[in-house]
Amino acid sequence: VTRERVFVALGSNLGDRAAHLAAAREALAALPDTTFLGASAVEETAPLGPVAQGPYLNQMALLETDLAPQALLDALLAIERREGRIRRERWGPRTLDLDIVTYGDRTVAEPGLVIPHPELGNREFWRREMEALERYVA
Ligand code: PH2
Ligand code: MG
Ligand code: MG
Repeated sequence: VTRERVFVALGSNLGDRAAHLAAAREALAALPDTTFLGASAVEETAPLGPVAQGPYLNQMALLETDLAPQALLDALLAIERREGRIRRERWGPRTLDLDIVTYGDRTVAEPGLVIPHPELGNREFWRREMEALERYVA
């Protein structure tokens, strides 16, 4: 398997938001066959989308991994569940959201997994965080 660089977006707008992001960073760093290369600053952002909800803390992480996209997604969903994520409505409030934004330069289009993330073009803060991380990580 080839080691690929993967940007993973972290988001939280329920409960102790900073603690959920911190737990997520630790869990990402502990993933098998994966190196945690770094993370952007945490920023507070106004909620996007149709659901009225509280503000988010968002952050971007950069990993290098041998996990295939679907295996990585499964691991991210398990971390979300460990942080108490309950899926009620699409785009609703959540303790922790972990999204694969890009996976090397691969494209994936499967039920439940689209890479690059379809929201990348709409989220200026994601692109800014990714640029900051790329400058910072060798
Ligand atoms: N994620 C959503 C919906 N709305 N708004 C902000 N500010 N940040 C998010 O990460 C976010 C959102 C669905 O995943
Ligand atoms: Mg999301
Ligand atoms: Mg998600």
